[in-house]
Amino acid sequence: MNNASSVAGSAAGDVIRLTVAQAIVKFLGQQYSERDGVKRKFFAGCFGIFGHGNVAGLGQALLQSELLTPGELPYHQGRNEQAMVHLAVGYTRQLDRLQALAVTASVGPGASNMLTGAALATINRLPVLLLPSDIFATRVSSPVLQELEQPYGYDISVNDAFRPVSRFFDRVWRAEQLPAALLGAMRVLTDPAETGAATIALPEDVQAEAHDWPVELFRERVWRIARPVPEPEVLETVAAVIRSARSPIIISGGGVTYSGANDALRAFVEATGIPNSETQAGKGSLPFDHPLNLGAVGATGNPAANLFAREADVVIGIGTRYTDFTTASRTIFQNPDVRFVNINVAAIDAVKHAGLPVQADARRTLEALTPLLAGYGADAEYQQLATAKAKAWDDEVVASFNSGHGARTGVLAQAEVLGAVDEAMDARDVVVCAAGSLPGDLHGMWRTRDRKGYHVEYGYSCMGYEIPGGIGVALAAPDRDVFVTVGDGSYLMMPTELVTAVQEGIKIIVVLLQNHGYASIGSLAESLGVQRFGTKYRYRNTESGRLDGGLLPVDLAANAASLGVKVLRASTLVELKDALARAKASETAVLVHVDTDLEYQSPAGDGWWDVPVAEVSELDFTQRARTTYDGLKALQRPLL
Ligand SMILES: Cc1ncc(C[n+]2csc(CCOP(=O)(O)OP(=O)(O)O)c2C)c(N)n1
Ligand SMILES: [Mg+2]
Repeated sequence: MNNASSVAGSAAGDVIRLTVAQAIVKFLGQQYSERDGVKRKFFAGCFGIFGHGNVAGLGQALLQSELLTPGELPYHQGRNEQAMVHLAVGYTRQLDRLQALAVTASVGPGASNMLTGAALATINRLPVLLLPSDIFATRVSSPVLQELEQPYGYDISVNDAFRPVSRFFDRVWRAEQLPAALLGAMRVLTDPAETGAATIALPEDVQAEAHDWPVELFRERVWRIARPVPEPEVLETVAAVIRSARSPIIISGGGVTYSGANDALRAFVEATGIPNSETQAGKGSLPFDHPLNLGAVGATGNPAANLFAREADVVIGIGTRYTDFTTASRTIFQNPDVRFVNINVAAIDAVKHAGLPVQADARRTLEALTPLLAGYGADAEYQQLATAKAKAWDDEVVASFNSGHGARTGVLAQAEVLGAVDEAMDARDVVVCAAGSLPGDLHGMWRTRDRKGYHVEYGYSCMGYEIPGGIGVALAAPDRDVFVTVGDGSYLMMPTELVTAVQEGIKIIVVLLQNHGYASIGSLAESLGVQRFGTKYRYRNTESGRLDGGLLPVDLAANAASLGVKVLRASTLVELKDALARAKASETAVLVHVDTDLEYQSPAGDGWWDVPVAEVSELDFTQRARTTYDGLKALQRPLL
C-alpha cells in the first residue's frame, strides 16, 4: 500500500522533500508489527526533552506532525532522559515487545542521560528506539555548547558511549544514510533474538537539513515478529533426554511470556508432570497456585523450587538467560549428572551450561514437544512432593503477610506491606519494582495470578526504574491498575516522572516504603563483613565523625505531594489497607507512604549470591565473613 498521497511536504514525482527529522517522524508513523495474524502500530509515540540539539530538528518535525497528521507519532514530555527510556521499557515489556516507544534527547547531557536506560533495555532484551542528538556534522561552529571535543578524534561525541549498550547503533552524518539506519534499527527492534536499544545518533544540523526522499521510504511497513520453529531432529533428541529424566525441572524465564507461551507451558507441564520454576522475568509463567508451579528459583528463590533445582537431573530452561540470581551463582544445580535443555530464540542463551540448544520460539517448541512426550510422566510421588513443598512455602508467605510485626513493634514489616498490596489488587493488576530488598521479597513471595501481573526489572535492577517503568506499564495497559512498590532510596533517585503521570492523567499507585536507608545493601554488607556501612540515611555525627547520627528529616510524602500527586500516609496495617483501598478507587495517580522496619528480614530460601569478600583484613567480622564465603564458594560448580 502506498500512502504517499498523505505525505506532507512538496511531492515531486516519486520523491518528497522533507528534513531528516520530518522524514524520521513520517517513517516511524508507518511501521507496524505483526504476530499471530494481529497487526499493531509499532510506535505508540515519542517521548522527548528538547534542547538546542533537537528542538528545531525533531521538535519541529513532531510539532508539524501533531498539527498536520495527528496520531502519526504522538509526542509526550518527560522530565529526565533516563526516566523516559525506563518508561519506554515498561511500555514495551507489558506489550510483549510487540509495540514500542521512541525517545528523543538533546545533544550532550540529554543524550548521555539515556545511557543507563539503553543498557537496561539491552540487558532485558526490550526494544526502545533512542534518538540522541549529536554534534554538528559540518563542525562549522565546533566546539558547540555541550560538545565533548576529544583531542585525539574530532568525530567522537558522547554518543559513542551508546555503542556498547545498544544492539544497534548508527550515526547519520549525511541525509543519504538515514534510510539504511532506520531499516537497520527496525530489523533489530522487531527481532526477538536481537532486540534491545536501537540508537540512531542525529547531528543537530543534519536533523534540520532537507533532502529528496524516495516516496517508497514512507510506505506502510509490517515487520513480522518471528517465531522460529525448532528443527525436528533436535526435538527428537530433546524428547529422548527428557524421557530419560527422573527428576526434571523447568526454569521459565521472560522468553516464555514474551512468546505468549503460557498456555503451551501449562499444557506441557500438565502432560508431563514436570514441575515449573520461575526467574524474575519469568514470574507469572503459570499462576502461583498451579499445583506444579514451584515458583521462584535461585538466589531469591524459595526453598521448594531450590530443592528441586538442586536435585534435578534434567533442567529445561525456557527463555532464560541463566543469570547469577537464577543459578544462585552456579550453586543451585548440585546433581552431578545434571544436563540442560535450553529453548531460546537467542543463540547466546541456548548454549549456556553446555546445554542442548533449541534455538527456537518457546511457544512453537513446547507445542511441538508435548506430543513427542506422549506416555512420559514424572513420577506421581515426585509431582505430589512438588505440590506439597510449594504449598508449604505459600503457607509461610501468608503467615509473614500476617506476622503482626507492626502491631508488636510499631513499625510494619515489608512482608506485611506486600500482604496488604496483594489483598488490595485485582487478579489482573500489575506489581512493578526494580531494586532494593523488594525484588527479592517479590520474587520469593508474590502470588502472581496473571501472566502480565508481575513486572520486576531485574536484568539491570536499576534504582529509579520503578516510577517511570510503572507509568510505561500503565500507558500500555490502561485497563489494569499498576502498583509501583518502591524503596526510599529508589524513590530519591527518580521521583521525577510523577509529574509526567499527573500531566498525562495516567493513574499509577506508588507504594513508597520508607525505611531510611538501603535495607538490601545493608543486610548484604553485614553478611560480607562490612557492617551496614554507608547504607543508612543518617546525619554525620559530630562526635564519631561518622554517618551514624539521628535520622534525616526527609519527608518523601511531602515531596510527592509537591509534584502534584495525591498522597496518603500510613503507619499501621489498618491505615495502610484503608489507603490502598482509596488508591484503588482513585481515578488519578496516588502515592501511599508507609514506614517500614529497616532490619526486618522476610522469609526466604537458602539460595546463595556470589559477592566476593575481602580476602585479608584486620577486622575480625570481615575475617569471619571471608571464612563463610570460602565455604559457600566451594559449592560453586562451573557447569561450563
Ligand atoms: C542506580 C543504582 N545504583 C545503585 C544500585 C545498588 N543498589 C541496589 S539496591 C540499593 C538500595 C535500595 O534502597 P531502597 O530503594 O531504599 O530499598 P531498600 O533496600 O531499603 O529495600 C542500592 C544502592 C542499584 N541497583 N542501582
Ligand atoms: Mg530503603
